[in-house]
Amino acid sequence: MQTDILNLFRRQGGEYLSGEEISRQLHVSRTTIWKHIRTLKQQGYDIEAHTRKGYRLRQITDRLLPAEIAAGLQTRLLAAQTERIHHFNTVESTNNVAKKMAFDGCPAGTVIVSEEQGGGRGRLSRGWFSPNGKGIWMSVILRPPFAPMEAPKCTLMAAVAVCRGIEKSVGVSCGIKWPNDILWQGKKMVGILTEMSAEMDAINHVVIGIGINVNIDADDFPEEIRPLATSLSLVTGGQVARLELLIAVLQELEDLYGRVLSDGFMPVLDEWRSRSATLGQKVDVYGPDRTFNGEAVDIDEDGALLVKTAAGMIRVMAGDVSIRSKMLAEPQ
Ligand code: BT5
Repeated sequence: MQTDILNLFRRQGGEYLSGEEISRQLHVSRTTIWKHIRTLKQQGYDIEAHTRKGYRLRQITDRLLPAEIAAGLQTRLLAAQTERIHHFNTVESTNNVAKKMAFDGCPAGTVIVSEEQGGGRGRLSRGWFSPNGKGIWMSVILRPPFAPMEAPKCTLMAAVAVCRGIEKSVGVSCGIKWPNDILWQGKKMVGILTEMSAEMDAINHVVIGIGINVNIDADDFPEEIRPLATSLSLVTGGQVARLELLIAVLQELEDLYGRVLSDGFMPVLDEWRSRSATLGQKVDVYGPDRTFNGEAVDIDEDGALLVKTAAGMIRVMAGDVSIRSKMLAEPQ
């Protein structure tokens, strides 16, 4: 019902719509309309009520509200219905919420989005800075029919989808740093955290957590990450519409996931390679059990990074990589 009311408002383009007209079109009483409008206002919609003229939506909010997201999408799986999108003003971590919902049996394609995270997480217990209303902090739940060892490919798929979404919606071209960072001129714009629950031979669910720095000023970043981080507003020099960007990213993710299910991972891997900021670079690799350097030459079909070293080719399944170049003298 709330989506229907919002759609009527949108069609009205900021002009007033009487309560009588809304109740006529939606076949419900004016009291019901009034109750839904009160809920919409509580959700953050800027709706003005006038005793004679009725109601009007003053402006579309910049909050990432489910009805707004669903209205912009043409998806069959991801966030395909408003009920599949869960919006919060603040949570500890959208990945934590998503994992709980996934364990409780929510459908694949469920999306959790929060305006702010109090304890946003990176990999290996690292933190993720997620200030209120200034980024996209979201998690997507999938139940892919892959073997558990193939789950890391979800990170690669998400990275390609986010790059495409940013390019289409904001016109900024980013590079992907293996395994999970999206960079702009060497600085981190996006982080991705994929977590999985699996049996020996089947995945129960995968949670893909995506954090995009959208409208964060340089001074907003904590000092320790300021030299290493950037945001879309810093790159473009203006405020970026979060809602459109979120919609673009989800649409690209749905399209890519559909492609993976029908054609396998090869097309994603090819696009990942062409967007890579890592391949062809001299790198320092900080693996779980050792540190070494070499040249990043490729990724294989499992998403592992192939590094050419003095001791031969090394296949890196997990770890951090820092790119050695004049611009990027420090590990990142
Ligand atoms: C990541 O980890 O890059 C994964 C980040 C995933 C965040 C999303 S937001 C929605 C979902 N819910 C969550 O709780 N998480 C996911 P990693 O590669 O370990 O990088 C973490 C490091 O990046 C930190 O140690 C900082 O140095 C740096 N960092 C933290 N916040 C940042 C930010 N907003 N922008 C750029 N760098 C940041």
